[in-house]
Amino acid sequence: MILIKLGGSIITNKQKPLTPNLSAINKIVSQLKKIKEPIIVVHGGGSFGHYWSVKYDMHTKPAKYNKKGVSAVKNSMIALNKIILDSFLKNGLNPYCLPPTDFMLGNKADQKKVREIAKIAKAGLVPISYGDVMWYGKNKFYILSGDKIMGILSKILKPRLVIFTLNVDGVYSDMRSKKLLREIKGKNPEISKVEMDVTGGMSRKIKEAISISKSGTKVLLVNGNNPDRIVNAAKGKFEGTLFKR
Ligand code: IP8
Repeated sequence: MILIKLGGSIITNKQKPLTPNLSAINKIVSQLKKIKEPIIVVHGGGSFGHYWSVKYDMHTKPAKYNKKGVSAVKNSMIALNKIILDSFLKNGLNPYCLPPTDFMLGNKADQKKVREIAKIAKAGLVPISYGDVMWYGKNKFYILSGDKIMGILSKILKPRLVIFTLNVDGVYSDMRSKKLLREIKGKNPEISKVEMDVTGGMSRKIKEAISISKSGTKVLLVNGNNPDRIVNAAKGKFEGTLFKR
């Protein structure tokens, strides 16, 4: 089984609020069809969820956020998810909408429910979850990122491969030379240097990738603009940054 994150920077136009990148979505989905094993997909918020979270000052920390903001983030993520679901259906894959509320309570995952997700994938459907605004309890909500969901699902389901799609080729040793780091093993000392050179989004992904790879699962950061690389990765050919234990 393979777990795949569709990054918000690929599936939406981050410069334009509430704008999906339909051609990128369809290009990726038509390639995913070539993978002949169960897959689980998680997508990010891009110019949908992030647009409203910024507007209403909402973060990953549980707090009493503006109620209209909570609704706006939630609605926008459902709208983006619907676009993704439609693309999967149109391309002959069978998506199964999986809001994180289906397997999370507060900020904890329900292990039993998460295990059922693998069964849905093995039954021939593609479970599709997404970053979302979540009820925390005591009048508080929080933003749950898709990257965090990737960590949660990986820990419980132990897929054989985890792929994060980005709009760059992988992790660069520095932004000026754009030298790609092809492999990062365990606590590579390069990482702190890399972290300083990348955006917050990227450093969060690196953190998640390292944490997932610690359990032995290979994690690939790959350019989603070349979705054949996702298919190649499924066949063991890695073009991007590979994280290993
Ligand atoms: O793009 C965040 O998911 P991410 C989703 O994976 C929201 O960080 C609601 C902003």
